[in-house]
Amino acid sequence: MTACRYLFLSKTEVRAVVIGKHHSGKTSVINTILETRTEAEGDEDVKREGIIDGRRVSLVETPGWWKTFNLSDLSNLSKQQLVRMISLISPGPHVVLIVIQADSAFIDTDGRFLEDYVELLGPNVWTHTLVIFTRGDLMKPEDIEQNIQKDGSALKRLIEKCENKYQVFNNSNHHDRTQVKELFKKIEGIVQKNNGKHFDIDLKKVKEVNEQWEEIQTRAYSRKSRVQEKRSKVQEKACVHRLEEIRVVLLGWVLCGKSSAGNIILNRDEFAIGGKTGECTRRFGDVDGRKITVLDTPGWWKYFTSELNPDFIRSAILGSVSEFEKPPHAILLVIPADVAFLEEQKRITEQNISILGDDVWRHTIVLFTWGDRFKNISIEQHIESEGEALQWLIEKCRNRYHLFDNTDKNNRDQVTELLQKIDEMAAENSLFHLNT
Ligand SMILES: Nc1nc2c(ncn2[C@@H]2O[C@H](COP(=O)(O)OP(=O)(O)O)[C@@H](O)[C@H]2O)c(=O)[nH]1
Ligand SMILES: [Mg+2]
Repeated sequence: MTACRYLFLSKTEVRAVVIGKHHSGKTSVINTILETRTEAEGDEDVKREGIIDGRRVSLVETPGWWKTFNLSDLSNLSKQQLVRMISLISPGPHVVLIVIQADSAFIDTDGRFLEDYVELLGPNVWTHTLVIFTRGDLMKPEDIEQNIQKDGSALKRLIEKCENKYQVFNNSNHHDRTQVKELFKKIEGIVQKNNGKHFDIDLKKVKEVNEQWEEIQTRAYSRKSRVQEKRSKVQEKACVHRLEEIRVVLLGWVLCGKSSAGNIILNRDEFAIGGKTGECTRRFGDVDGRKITVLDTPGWWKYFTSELNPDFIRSAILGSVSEFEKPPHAILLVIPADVAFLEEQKRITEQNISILGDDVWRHTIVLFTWGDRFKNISIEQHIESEGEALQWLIEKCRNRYHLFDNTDKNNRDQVTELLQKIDEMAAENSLFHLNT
């Protein structure tokens, strides 16, 4: 095929996949290219098409990620979603558009994570990549250039990996077609350089992931049914009483969302968010006409085994139960729902929780946070796709779990339902006694 023929191809059809962190501007980039408007990011509308200067353009938006330091922190579900989205533009994209905010810091960890993430598509993907800097209106072109040229910087390394292909976008003016024309010129260059060939999706991997996904759906459905069945049985047989007074303890690693969950339960900002505290804090409130006591704890380090934790953490865990005049009704083991939960976290969580003795599990509910990240998927799908470590934990808590969106202060139903689950658990058990 001649170069001319490749050029012709890229002028008739372009398939692209758009990758980037959450809020990097992926949806806006697609809006700018297609000169349309949709607000939702990462929602159902993942594949969008249009005709640009006579060529058919298909764009697939991938789900994105939040601030994550390591690829191993990314949940299985997020990795699976990426492969499933990419397969929407079979047989493969001509170009992979990597979206980065021009005015945000891009440090080494961001660079390393991004490289690993892009390579989930396959090691040969780099010849098809191009970086789009969004929010170009907020940065001077020479400042962007300077950031890219900074010796040893993560951005320089990334741009070099992308063979120096990038384009600056101003999405606030999506009628500016010059930026889109420039982008397509660069895409034509990529298609030519790859001899007209698109990036080949690993179809075997896609098939595998799709099959896994089918299984996950079935297992998630079955777990949900089991939970509902068990709850109905408990309600029928165990004479569930509405507890007028409930005492709960929040346990979990640092920054998992304990204090935020405490505030949601009490419907007031009682606990400091994002801070490091060395002590337990007890706060009270009236929720649905019940007297609630919440004990917030400092939390352990996510990657440190319990021997490496400072003494005060062990004391705080022990104190979390003994500090009450009466034993707590529930231990809420807080776990962020949008990150990986690996064997290492299982081991560390088990070590820390077991400080309270073996009986603790009978009184524990896993409280998942970051429910706001679960728009089109269920928590059961996450549990089933994440793997054995998380499933072990859920089973250890006798299939008791609950999902909170700590950003939605108006959603009181999530609290009412948690309290009902505590009523049910109490009906199953006697109160928890410290037995170490
Ligand atoms: N988007 C989102 N952010 C959350 C959620 N829960 C907690 N956060 C954020 O996570 C960070 C740590 O939360 P915090 O409650 O202080 O964690 P703690 O160390 O376990 O008490 C804060 O920046 C919170 O705003 C949640 O459900 N959704
Ligand atoms: Mg806290």
